[in-house]
Amino acid sequence: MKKLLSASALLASFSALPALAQDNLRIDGLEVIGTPVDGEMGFQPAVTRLAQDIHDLDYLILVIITLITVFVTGLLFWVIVRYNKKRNPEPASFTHHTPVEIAWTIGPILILVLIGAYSLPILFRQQEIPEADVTIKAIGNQWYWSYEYVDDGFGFDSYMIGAPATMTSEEEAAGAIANRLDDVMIAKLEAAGYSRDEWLLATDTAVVVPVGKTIVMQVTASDVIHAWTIPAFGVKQDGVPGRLAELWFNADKEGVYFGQCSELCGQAHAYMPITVKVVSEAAYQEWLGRAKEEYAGIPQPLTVASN
Ligand SMILES: [Cu+2]
Repeated sequence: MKKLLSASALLASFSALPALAQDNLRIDGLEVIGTPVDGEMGFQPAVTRLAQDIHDLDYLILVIITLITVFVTGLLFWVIVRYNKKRNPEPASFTHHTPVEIAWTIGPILILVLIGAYSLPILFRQQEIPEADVTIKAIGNQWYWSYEYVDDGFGFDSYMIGAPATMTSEEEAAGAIANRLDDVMIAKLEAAGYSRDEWLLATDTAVVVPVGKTIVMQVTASDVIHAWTIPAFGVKQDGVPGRLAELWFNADKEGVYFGQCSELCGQAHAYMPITVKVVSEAAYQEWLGRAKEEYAGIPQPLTVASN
């Protein structure tokens, strides 16, 4: 097992080499929006229509279940108080009450139809993939994400800052251990433009997308099932080896957003986060120009001459 692990770490470190050289591709001055906040409850801020839909549906259902709970609890107390043995020594002996039976059949049907009428359009909006402005392929690996900008023909790997593949020999000599937060790791985070609050969330390279554009993510995996998500976008999709699933989003606020692999995928599942930077169109074009030069091309299928 140990041998296997070190072999995979070695492999991982090779594929990380292009990624490690990319610090200069960082886009600074972005607000961190999509992240958990200490002491907060509820959802991260919604920056897409899809996420807002989910918040609204959640609120609607919260109201409905609160009303039902209050109503049922009230009924229960009313029966306990009004119809206990002391106050009601002679219980009624009827077994059927047609109007009540109709009411408790029609009532739940109406409630379910209401919930369905709200939730199904939301589900369809998530699942009907619109025409993409930018198409990106996300590939889950044990334990990092690879991204391919399929329109522009380049791709890169994205490791958690502090993952074994991102460790340098100097950091190891300074006593730092992969996946453990210490002073060396805090300095590493800060050098990449993050703070210790983003530990376990920040990655060495980020997915960069333009604001206000339709992004289609094709999600798959190379080994086991992973799941790609950004809570603030309201998207989550399993990446299944051999299958290509799609999700889409259109973020309306520039900023940095985080997600984590959301399908238990093995030993380092907790250490393969997702970082997305939503930037202005101009900053995106500038990043794209540099990224095309910096990052390796996507392997293309061989074409065989026909003559
Ligand atoms: Cu995972």
